[in-house]
Amino acid sequence: SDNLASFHAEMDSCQSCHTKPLKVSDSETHENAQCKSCHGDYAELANDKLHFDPHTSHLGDINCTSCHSGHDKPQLTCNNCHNFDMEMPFAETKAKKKWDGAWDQEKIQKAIDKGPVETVDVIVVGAGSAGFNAAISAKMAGAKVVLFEKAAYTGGNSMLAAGGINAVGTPQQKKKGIEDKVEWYYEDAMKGGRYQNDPKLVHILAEQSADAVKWLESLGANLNDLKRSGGARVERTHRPSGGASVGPHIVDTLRKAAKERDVDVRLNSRIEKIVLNDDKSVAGVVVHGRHSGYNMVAADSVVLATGGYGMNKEMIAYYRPTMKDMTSSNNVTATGDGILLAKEIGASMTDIDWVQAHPTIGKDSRILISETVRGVGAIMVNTDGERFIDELTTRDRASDAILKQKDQYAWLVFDEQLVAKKKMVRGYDHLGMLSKGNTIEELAKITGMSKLSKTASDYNKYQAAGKDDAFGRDDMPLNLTKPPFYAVKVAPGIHHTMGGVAVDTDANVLNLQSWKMSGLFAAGEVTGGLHGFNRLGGNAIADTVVFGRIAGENAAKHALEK
Ligand code: FAD
Ligand code: MEZ
Repeated sequence: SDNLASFHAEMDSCQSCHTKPLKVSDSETHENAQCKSCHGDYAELANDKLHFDPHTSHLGDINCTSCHSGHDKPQLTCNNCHNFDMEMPFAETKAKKKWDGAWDQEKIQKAIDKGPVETVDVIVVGAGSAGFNAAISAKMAGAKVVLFEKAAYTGGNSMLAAGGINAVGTPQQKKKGIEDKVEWYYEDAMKGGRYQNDPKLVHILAEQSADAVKWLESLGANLNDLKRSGGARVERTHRPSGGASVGPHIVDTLRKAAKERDVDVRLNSRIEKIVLNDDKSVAGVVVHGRHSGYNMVAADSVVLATGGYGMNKEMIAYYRPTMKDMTSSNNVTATGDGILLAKEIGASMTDIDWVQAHPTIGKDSRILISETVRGVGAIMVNTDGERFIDELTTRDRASDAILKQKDQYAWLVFDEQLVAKKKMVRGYDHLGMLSKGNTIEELAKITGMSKLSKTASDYNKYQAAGKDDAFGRDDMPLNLTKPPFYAVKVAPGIHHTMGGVAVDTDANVLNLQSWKMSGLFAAGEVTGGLHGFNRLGGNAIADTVVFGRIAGENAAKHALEK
């Protein structure tokens, strides 16, 4: 046997993986259950011979078949972002042509001509946080819902979210004695966005942010830890206790909540067309299934929750040519499909050319070093070891400042106190990204930062006095005194696409005349307007929950009232 499928067929026929009559489900649900029924769960597969265990990855409940493709060459999904050198069974299998290459207009048209094979009330496109929130909300409002996801796993960019979700007026803030106001949240977001945001959308985000956290908690999330993100005047970024990454936790919570509520989630299903009726209202979509080809599914409401375009090189080169050679922190799923689908049927776009560079992506990698590492206490220095900006400024300013330094990269420097407070830093260590010294002098020597010792000693004085004489940083929770000391090399990279589909406050997509397109809704990173020219850390996940829910509820209402 030269591939996984023939190996199983020889062993126990095709039915060891597939059902009879031989049929592959689009989500490969049956096939994945079969893998686990013989091989056990991921925990049972943990292998201490491996330095990195792919079966306990932060991707959460990824499917077996996302990596071990039966008839095709296996692919280590982790290597979409990492460079793990890992042997996989049947690695010599010949690779087949990618199923999800260019959109085939002829097949799309044939599916439309054939007519719908299925009818539901609400179709949600994209299973990241916005999509899950929309689908669960629509289902809870009584609609028949299907959530289509093009990838072999759910989560999109959402499951990579690191720092947290912003909210004002939560019990968490109250417990910590943090005074905050809806108006302050609003003002911070507007200022961060260079006042180019849609004020009506920002008001809704601020007003409903606490409720978004409460809703996630009601679904089982833990968001008890609080930190400050760049551009925020107080601590309002919520994340799991111990400072674990927020994205995998939220997506896992949403996956379970969707399952408990019988939301129909279908993987390997790419939407390639939004179909309109003659009166321009939504008629449904054409879905291209990995195993089922092209079909039209009818629905009165469609919610676009396809995320941004941070991994679409052509779109970046077109809209933001200056960033075309930059690395990206994004998941490979962030291909801008929703923008293309909506544009094609006459939707209007807002701020489409605004792309955010995150200042601290691991240099020469795609791994984000969370902004909250600075929020918890790290300092940022140049290659000589000198600070050059208030570490808590907004991302656009921090990125610009790094690009003005020699060699266009910087170091984040922190000590053991920070590691104890921030679980995710252990992950960076695990990935071999940290330089370590038992003294600041040793760290300076290893990294070549000749002025680091003086910088650390000055910073410790500012921290003790509670006043940063050098750059006016107004929150310095930690000093640099507890060995070992750490440094990680960082450089700016594409992180968020602020622009996208134009929407109103009810998540209706707007056409070129700014009229709502009947039955078409959008939420999350696919939309534009909320964040203006620069998004603040923690506001995207808040966006996906607040507007995901609004989109889902309104999509259900529209379909059920029709
Ligand atoms: P996504 O989560 O990207 O989901 C979109 C989904 O749609 C994907 O699964 C995709 O495969 C699917 N899809 C796309 N096209 C199609 C199609 N044609 N058919 C079917 N499915 C399709 N924000 C914060 O607020 N706090 C943070 O701490 C934070 N950290 C971040 C860290 C990283 C590394 C990154 C990359 C982003 C971070 N962000 C953070 C930003 C935030 O995660 C995203 O903006 C947000 O999660 C986007 O959610 P979404 O649901 O709109 O899209
Ligand atoms: O909102 C974000 O993108 C964010 C908080 C990222 C991070 O640095 O953790």
